[in-house]
Amino acid sequence: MITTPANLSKGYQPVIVDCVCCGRRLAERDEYCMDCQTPASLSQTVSMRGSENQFVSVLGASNAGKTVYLGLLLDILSKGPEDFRGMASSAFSVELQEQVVTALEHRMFPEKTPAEADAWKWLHCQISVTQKKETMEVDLISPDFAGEAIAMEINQAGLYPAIQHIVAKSTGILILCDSMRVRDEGSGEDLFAMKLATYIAGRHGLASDGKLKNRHPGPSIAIVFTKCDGCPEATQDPTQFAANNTPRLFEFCRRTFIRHAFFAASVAGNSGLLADSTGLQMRIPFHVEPRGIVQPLQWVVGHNC
Ligand SMILES: Nc1nc2c(ncn2[C@@H]2O[C@H](COP(=O)(O)OP(=O)(O)O)[C@@H](O)[C@H]2O)c(=O)[nH]1
Ligand SMILES: [Mg+2]
Ligand SMILES: [Zn+2]
Repeated sequence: MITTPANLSKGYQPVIVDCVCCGRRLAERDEYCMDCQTPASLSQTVSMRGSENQFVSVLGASNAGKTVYLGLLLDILSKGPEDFRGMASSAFSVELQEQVVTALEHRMFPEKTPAEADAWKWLHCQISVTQKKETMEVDLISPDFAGEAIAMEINQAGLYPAIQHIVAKSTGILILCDSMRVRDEGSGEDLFAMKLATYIAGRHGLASDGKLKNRHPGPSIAIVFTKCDGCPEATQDPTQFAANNTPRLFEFCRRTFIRHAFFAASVAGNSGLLADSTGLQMRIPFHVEPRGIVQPLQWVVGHNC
């Protein structure tokens, strides 16, 4: 609960909490952490629950499909099977879920994520994971970063402290890559993904010398090829697709991350280009048919699937 004069007079004690992401002590009036822009309400919710929390961040170039993926992930988790079900637990998450689902229902993709930190939507979802008859609650926290901010941050670390803190804090990281761009547009996507992977390795102090034995494991890295409705070869064998089309990233991951895996995902069963009266082209989903959305997350949190 956020303390206000009204509820203080009702006898509530002020709750002093540390930022769930970077550990900074939050002042009572802070709406966001001054260091990393994590919403204070999120830190309060997590600290009140006191359960295990896992940061999972979702990174990728602009237009890789991050916003659509995160919004639909929330929606699928809310309707998921009992052994892996999640509920959006902040206003930001509900808004993200609503924005994506409503757009897709109207056969549109949601608008682009703005590059200013205070406008990022933070996904916070409490997932209950049941394994071997034991249920564990995991707080899943991931902001929907703008691709441009990620690109600037990996070129010059420190420009967006939020990204730095969250990547360092994340035990699982999803790198989203547009499968059609990977297949059709040469090395650009491969190089960007590799820069991202290098940045992640740097934040976790991991060398890429291929010496993986007896080393701290670092984060689990799921490389997710998005939009695979337009790229069946990525769906058939994501690992082989990565080896063929993103050879630099593939080799870097092999030498750096003990735990990494490749996945393919899509939200649209089919999509097409529509031109308006001015000739401006827009991609629209003909129908929503999510594939491979929860699997990378299940793998990252160690759920057997
Ligand atoms: N065909 C297809 N296109 C998609 C899919 N997901 C996203 N897109 C397209 O990619 C664009 C960018 O998606 P968005 O989630 O906003 O990317 P972000 O910039 O990484 O957040 C959308 O406007 C769609 O045109 C998908 O599953 N299939
Ligand atoms: Mg976005
Ligand atoms: Zn912080």
